[in-house]
Amino acid sequence: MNDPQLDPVPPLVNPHALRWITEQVRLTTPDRVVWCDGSVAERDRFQEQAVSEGILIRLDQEKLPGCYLHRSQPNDVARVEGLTYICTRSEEDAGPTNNWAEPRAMYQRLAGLCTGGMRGRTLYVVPYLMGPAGSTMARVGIELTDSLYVVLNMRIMTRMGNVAWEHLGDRDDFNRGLHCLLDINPERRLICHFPQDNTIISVGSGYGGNALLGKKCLALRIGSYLGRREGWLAEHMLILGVESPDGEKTYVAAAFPSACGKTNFAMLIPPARYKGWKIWTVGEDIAWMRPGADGRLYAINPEAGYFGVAPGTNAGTNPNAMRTIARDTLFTNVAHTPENTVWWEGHDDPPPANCTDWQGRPWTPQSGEKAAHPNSRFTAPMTNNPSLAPEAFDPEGVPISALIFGGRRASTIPLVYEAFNWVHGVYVGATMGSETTAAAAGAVGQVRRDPMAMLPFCGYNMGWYFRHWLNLRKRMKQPPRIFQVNWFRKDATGRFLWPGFGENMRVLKWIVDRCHGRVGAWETPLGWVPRTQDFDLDGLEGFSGADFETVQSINIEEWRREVLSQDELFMRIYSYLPKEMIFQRELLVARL
Ligand code: GTP
Ligand code: SPV
Ligand code: MN
Repeated sequence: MNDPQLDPVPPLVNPHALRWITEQVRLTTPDRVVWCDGSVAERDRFQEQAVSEGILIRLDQEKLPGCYLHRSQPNDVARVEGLTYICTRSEEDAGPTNNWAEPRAMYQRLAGLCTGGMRGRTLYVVPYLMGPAGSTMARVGIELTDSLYVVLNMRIMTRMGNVAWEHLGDRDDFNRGLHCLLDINPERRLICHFPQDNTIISVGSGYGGNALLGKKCLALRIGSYLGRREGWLAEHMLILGVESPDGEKTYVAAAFPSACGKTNFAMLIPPARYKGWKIWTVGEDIAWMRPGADGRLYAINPEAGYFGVAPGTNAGTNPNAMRTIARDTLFTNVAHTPENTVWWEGHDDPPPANCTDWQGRPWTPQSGEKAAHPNSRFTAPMTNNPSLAPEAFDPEGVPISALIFGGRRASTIPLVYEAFNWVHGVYVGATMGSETTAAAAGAVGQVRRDPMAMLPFCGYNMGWYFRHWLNLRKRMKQPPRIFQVNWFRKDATGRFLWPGFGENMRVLKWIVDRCHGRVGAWETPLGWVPRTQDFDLDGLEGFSGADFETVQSINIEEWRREVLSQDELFMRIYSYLPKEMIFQRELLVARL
């Protein structure tokens, strides 16, 4: 085209992409346009530049090779659900659980905000592929951003560069993502999705889920919309493989809400007594799943990196994560030590006598505040993970034997139970509650309904989403079994009843054995539960059969309250709720 700012245009850019990019450049009027190729040389250049611009701090390159620290604006450290919109022609398409805006009006408002929004700045063109190269499930996105931090994160989190242009070919079905930092002001912050146009416009935030458009915006909100139209699922799920000593591999996918344990579970190292057992990580945040020709459900991980919670990560809880983030990692909003390394609450190292906190202020253990933000994060390439499954690169994905739903619940929900069947399992997922965490702005620790861990991420009407789940059953000869877990049940003194982390292998073992029909269970009002003799407690110090009964206990009074609290969500979406969900509720009440 004749816009001098864009030249030279890389040869693989197709006319559809060039037309849209040209329009956005004319709207935002950056001083420069940089076409990103995703190469190592380019990354090194960008890192250098980011350090000189004060966007990144280079950490001790001997202790932490390739690692950098970034500090966000203190007002920009989490997802903002209140400022996240689904913009569809009809409000019904977005449904009662999403913020809705009329697309024309929202496009206009955003154009107002973005006009000249990159003046004096650089616009980076980031072509990226979500999913393994060559996968028919993979999708192309193009993110135009004026944040170098976003570019460097996208390079880790996605497959960036020519692989995307090649996958796209001459088609125009790429996701159009425009991201402008503006003045990083909550007053001018909007995360807007236009599923009918495969378009995302995000302004005013540089934080992960708001700004790395391939992740929550494309892979979940737009993805779930496309999935309903095309017959697949985009889910907030980890994917892992369990390998037994004789080489049997079983894959499961698990949906836990934000900051509720997906990364940890996906990278689990089995306790010592599980000799010969191995957990392989396929994905740790997002799964795209579709029924395969053989009638099983197949899953791919659309991402290439991990954007994980730092606090609580240490060699005891998640040794694989510690190895993963020992190099090539971007740390965001953690504490900075005088040794030019990083620290967070729950790190292996004791609290430093003094350091710089996530806001860049001097900190000592006496400060009485957290040194790292509770939602501080690491961004690391999945290839650093010692337990990375080779299948993470398989274009076909892996066949899923079990789907697991897990919330963060101090009471009521047992450690594990199995749903009676698919419809009941969908009900269990649909009614899941969880305590809110620091991953989203707002109050922390309040139980809210978070169906399938997708409340903030379902890009269309939640009632139709449940219907889509129910319908999928007809396309699977061998549907996965469905389970619920809860690592976070507490005793009266507020202590976790279950040791969690690596010991979650014991729960996983029961789930895998159920999938293969080789372990017993006991029928309860909730579903099938392991009897003490079905569940491996050997070598679990300080945890008795009586403790197991406590963590598995079903309190009928608590469950009556639970059903009433589930009704809150059901009432909100009542006119769209599949009748099967009402029947399941009635059956549960009757069983209780
Ligand atoms: P997102 O990236 O926000 O989607 O979160 P996630 O689901 O991947 O959560 P993650 O694995 O990062 O865990 C979040 C927090 O939960 C961390 O502070 C962990 O230390 C803690 N956690 C994870 N697994 C367990 C567990 O089994 N027991 C307990 N008590 N805490 C856990
Ligand atoms: C989550 O909040 O579920 C995350 C982090 O995985 S973010 O990418 O910011 O959404
Ligand atoms: Mn997540």
